[in-house]
Amino acid sequence: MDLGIIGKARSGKTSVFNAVTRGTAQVGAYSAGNEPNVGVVKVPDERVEALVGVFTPKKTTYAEIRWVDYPIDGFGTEGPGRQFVTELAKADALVHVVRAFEDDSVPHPEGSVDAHRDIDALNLELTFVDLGLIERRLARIDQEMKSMKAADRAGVEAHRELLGRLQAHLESGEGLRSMSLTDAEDKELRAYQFITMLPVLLVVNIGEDDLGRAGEIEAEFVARYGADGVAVAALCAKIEAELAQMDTEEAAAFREDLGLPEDSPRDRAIVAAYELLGVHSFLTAGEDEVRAWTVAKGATAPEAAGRIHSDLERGFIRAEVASWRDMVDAKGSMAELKKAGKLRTEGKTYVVQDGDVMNILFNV
Ligand SMILES: Nc1nc2c(ncn2[C@@H]2O[C@H](COP(=O)(O)OP(=O)(O)OP(=O)(O)O)[C@@H](O)[C@H]2O)c(=O)[nH]1
Ligand SMILES: [Mg+2]
Repeated sequence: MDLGIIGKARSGKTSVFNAVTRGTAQVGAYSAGNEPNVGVVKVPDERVEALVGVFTPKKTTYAEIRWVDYPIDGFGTEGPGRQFVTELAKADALVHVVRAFEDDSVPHPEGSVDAHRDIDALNLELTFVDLGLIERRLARIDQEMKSMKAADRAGVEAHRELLGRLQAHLESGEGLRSMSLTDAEDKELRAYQFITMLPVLLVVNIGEDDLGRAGEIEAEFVARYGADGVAVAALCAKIEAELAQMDTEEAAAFREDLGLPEDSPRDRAIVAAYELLGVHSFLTAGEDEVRAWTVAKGATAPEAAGRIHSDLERGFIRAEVASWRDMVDAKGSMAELKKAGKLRTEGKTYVVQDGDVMNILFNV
């Protein structure tokens, strides 16, 4: 899963990046260069750990999140933001960091701290990115239609009408994620990779003094920005980045002292991202490898099998399925699972559940 961190200058993007990637990819608080910081983080998973205890596999593979911290202030049609837009649009979700902390030693580029102003400004820039894409496409369509036979025009006309609706929506100042589209329209538009269609985790970066009000502030921002495809988390990125450097026990003690939520930003971000994207995970387990796989909620057994390899989807026959707990209780013994009636045989229409351990039987 790819998450792109964006936000205005000095909002705390790199601090958030450091907090969520922990020691795995440390970079300076100020990103001097013009290259994005990239950190790949394993998604902690007690189910994988338990299964590893049973199978002692040669290889263990956790689900992963790839975080990219973009060293840019905005996404105007000019300037350095431009070159990253295409890359950013390929992310699965955006993490929009907004500054709510006061600190005179870190001057705000606008001269004052105003989270709502900054959120609106960045959202507007992203809206312009998509608007530009649509305008260029519409111009091309108009050009193409001139030399088109009447019979061919109908399909293009419908697409043009759809783009026109998106354009109007963007011009009203709203991102595309708040548009209601049919599945067919959604599919028709996917190739555009509109940036305002991506789900967003809004990280409200509050000051050290506001930690006691974190819940209250978060609720305020949820009331204002919370929506389908938008989640909100209020945290102090500076402190979280420092805590991320400590070992687990020490950090936990500090979290308690400071009255911080038990879950680290990394864990909260993972939960939020899975929720936003409507995904969960199933597992495969054996002596060769124990592995977690991410799939859309509602995915059927063949679709899940396709995550592993397209042959497994194409040639899917059936799946042997057990819950990870039952698998661990049975110490990985298929015979024991069967005897206890805990090994199910599922067909093509089976909807995979979170924590299923699956063995796919296929034939190509
Ligand atoms: N007091 C305080 N300072 C913070 C907080 N978060 C970040 N900072 C400081 O603000 C400065 C900028 O933070 P960064 O995380 O580098 O912000 P950024 O958005 O990556 O900044 P650029 O990449 O330069 O645009 C650093 O000195 C941080 O230590 C915070 O919650 N409180
Ligand atoms: Mg930075």
